[in-house]
Amino acid sequence: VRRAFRRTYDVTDLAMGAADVLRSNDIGTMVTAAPALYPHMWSWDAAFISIGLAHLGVDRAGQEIRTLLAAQWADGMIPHIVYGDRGGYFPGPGRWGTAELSASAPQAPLTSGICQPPVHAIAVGRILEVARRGSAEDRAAGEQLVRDSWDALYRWHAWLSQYRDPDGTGLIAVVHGWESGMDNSPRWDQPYTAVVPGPDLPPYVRLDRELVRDGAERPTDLEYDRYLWLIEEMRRASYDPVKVYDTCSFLVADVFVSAIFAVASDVLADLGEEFGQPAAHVAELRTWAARSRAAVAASCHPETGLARDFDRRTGQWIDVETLAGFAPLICGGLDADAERALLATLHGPRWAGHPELVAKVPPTVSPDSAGFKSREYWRGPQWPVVSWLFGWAHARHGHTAAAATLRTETLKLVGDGAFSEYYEPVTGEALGSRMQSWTAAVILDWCT
Ligand code: 2M8
Repeated sequence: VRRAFRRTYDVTDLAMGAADVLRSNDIGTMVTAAPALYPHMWSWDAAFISIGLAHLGVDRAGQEIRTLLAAQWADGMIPHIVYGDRGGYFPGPGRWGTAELSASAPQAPLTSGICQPPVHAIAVGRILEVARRGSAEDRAAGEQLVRDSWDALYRWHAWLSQYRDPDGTGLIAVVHGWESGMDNSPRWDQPYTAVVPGPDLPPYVRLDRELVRDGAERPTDLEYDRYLWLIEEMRRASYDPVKVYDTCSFLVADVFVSAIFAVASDVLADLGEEFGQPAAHVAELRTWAARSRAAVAASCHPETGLARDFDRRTGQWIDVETLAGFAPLICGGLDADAERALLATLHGPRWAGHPELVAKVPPTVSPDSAGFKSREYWRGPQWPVVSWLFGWAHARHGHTAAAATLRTETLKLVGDGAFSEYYEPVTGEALGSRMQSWTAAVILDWCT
């Protein structure tokens, strides 16, 4: 029996609720990704969070970006977790051991040893837009942020290009499912079969199990063993990016990360031109953007039109249908007919327009797909932050009506004011962490 879903929302109330979440998760030096489940700074969360913060104060938004960039490794990598001084999360800094093992890693703050999707230039660009709608001080703070962060962001993109696409294919590789941000997506099931935890995997205790009561909303223990085993492999390579690329048992060219890299490189190049940054660096960013955009388009399956990841260890395309297949809508690069067709698929009856869904928001896996699990993390639920990213990209590529629909439908989904990490698509139930900062941040951006 379908539960009637009639969630009404008030934009002003939602904005106020979202601002409260960001303020209450602010521990001074950083806004934690979530109050209990994620009590530290995550790289791509921080970028989205800073967009929300811009509506509360451009200076505070800039501080969040600066805190993240202060943890950038000497070689250019922006780490996926910057640890605050609270514990409460596993794996913590001791498990990674980056400060002891890698000469590139900072001694303070302590960080993890992998990265996450490069959405940061998108965030800085959006903060500047918000700043320019505000006072003279806001405007100045926004412009100063661009000047202060541009070179660090350029070095971050250069790191991805050099170490994660050493052959210049345009597809950026990830060495851990966590780097994709979509940790347990069915995209990674096949490559993870090659990750075989050894008997010397040090014992560990998961903390997430105690915080999310329904275990079905989180990855399985087998998945966790593999996540932790990859850390052991990287420790053995001392986090040297060349050694990691050559030896890690998980190496997949990630089409969604590549699309984000392409469009973020263009945003960064635009900012670089406007703010008088070195022409040679701007030109490199344009080259990377064009190359990755073309590679994302070329990855599309000839029949479904969906973009695909490529397993670099086996040399195989990964033919698994997930939301990441819509990567070309993030970066552009398809011809007009193909782009229209892909947009229609995303908003059509197999995806966001699926008749069973309570809100026309894309699920992470289609309910019609064999791999769909309605409550299980990145295997089906709707993630407001991902919808915001598609909405932002739709607006950038001129799909104004589709962008507006994503906004109103997502607001309907989150109308309960829980600001959950993800939502059950058929019932609209809030899942995972409540008061998740990036959910609040994108809602605040949409409501202001
Ligand atoms: C989730 O990932 C972390 C590991 O990085 C976890 O499950 O413990 C993912 O949703 C990731 O994309 C996100 O950045 C992070 C914090 O919100 O949580």
